[in-house]
Amino acid sequence: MKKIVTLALMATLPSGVLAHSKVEETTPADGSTVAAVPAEIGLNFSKDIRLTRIEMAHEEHSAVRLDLGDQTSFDQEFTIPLPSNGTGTYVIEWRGLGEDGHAMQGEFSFTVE
Ligand SMILES: [Cu+2]
Repeated sequence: MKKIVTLALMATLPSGVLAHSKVEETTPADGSTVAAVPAEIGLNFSKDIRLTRIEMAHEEHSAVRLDLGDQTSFDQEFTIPLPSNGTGTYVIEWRGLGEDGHAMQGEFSFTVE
């Protein structure tokens, strides 16, 4: 019985997962609706990460790569200028490297009414 409990605990805690940075907050928030196209987007991570690529997809337009500027070193907070495509849903996809060298990626979306 004890062995079964231990195995169940191990299954819910994949090794290494606690060491990884994750997104704490985005601006605009994931899934939110805003009244105007924001001039820039924000990404806030729990630990340092080095962003390598950010892409913006908007409705039927094909995804475009956003300019990271000089934000190419390890940091927790990033602010990236956002080109305006008017109203509609924007999907932001990011890629980066954790401090342990592991590739990370994620996405968030928001809608401009
Ligand atoms: Cu890792």
